[in-house]
Amino acid sequence: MSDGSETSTAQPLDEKIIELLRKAKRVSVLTGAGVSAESGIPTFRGAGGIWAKYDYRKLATPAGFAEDPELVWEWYQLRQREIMKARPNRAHEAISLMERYYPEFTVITQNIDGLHHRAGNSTVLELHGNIWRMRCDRDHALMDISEPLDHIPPICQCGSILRPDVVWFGESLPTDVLDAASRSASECEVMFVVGTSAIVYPAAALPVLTKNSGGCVIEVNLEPTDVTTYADVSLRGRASEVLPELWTAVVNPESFIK
Ligand code: BV8
Repeated sequence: MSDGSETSTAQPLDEKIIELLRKAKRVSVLTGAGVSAESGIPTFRGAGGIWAKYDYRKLATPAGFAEDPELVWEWYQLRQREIMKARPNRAHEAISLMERYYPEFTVITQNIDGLHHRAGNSTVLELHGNIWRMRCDRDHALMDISEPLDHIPPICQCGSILRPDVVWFGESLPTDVLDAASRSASECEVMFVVGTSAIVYPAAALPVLTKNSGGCVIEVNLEPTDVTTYADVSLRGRASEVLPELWTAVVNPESFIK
């Protein structure tokens, strides 16, 4: 398993794949924490990952929040401060360029950092919510925030404690978002799968839906994952290098390397 130290090894893409990418009309991208890694936002698994330092049961489950909402808010505020310092990287920018090229283009992300929106993508399905939104599970109030709160845990006007509007383990994903993501996965001609360990479901089932519907799956990751076992192409390397190189090969034919 690579340690991610190598530079991009974007192998020259098969001409058929390049042609497919040039002619495609419906394209989706599924992203995970790896697409934001080079913006300085830690990933969850692998060396230095979040779950190596923190106990997901205390910080990313309803039971953990019920037990200590202040601890959970402190963790999300720490991540909010990291995200405020972050900028979209060249992988986000390449994905934003794709949206302008393809008639139907959907970003499906597991990330809650909002960097795809900041990179200019407009059709973004946030499977696990957004760190800049909070909600009340009693009266379903929803509130956007633009910076970490002064007082935590925040209290709703109904008196209940407000929570981050994210999906924790054991919680169902928003039905409308998951339905849209499933539809996009089953109808697209190509799905890029970028920077995800493909361990967390139901997100990890989406590329299988593409494959089973006759679509082409192109993985971009530092290391092999379950997606690698069935992807049409699996490119090893940093998303911020591989994706711009790949996109250049698609839009500038002369750059295509045999
Ligand atoms: C659900 C919160 C139905 C938001 C997250 C027992 C009880 C209940 C449920 C389950 C259970 N057992 C299993 C489940 C299902 C569970 C699950 O899948 N568990 C896994 C661990 C087996 N799923 C759920 O609970 C989901 N809900 O199933 O509802 C239900 C309801 C009730 C009861 C049963 C079922 C909810 C899942 C959402 C959990 N929320 N986070 C937040 O705070 O962020 S999960 C967390 O993992 C994040 O959301 C993250 O996005 C997600 C996936 O991780 P990745 O994005 O893939 O990140 P990771 O670090 O793992 O990988 C990064 C990859 O990038 C690596 O491969 C690395 O090599 C690569 N990389 C790194 N740098 C780069 C790079 N690649 C390219 N370039 C680079 N530079």
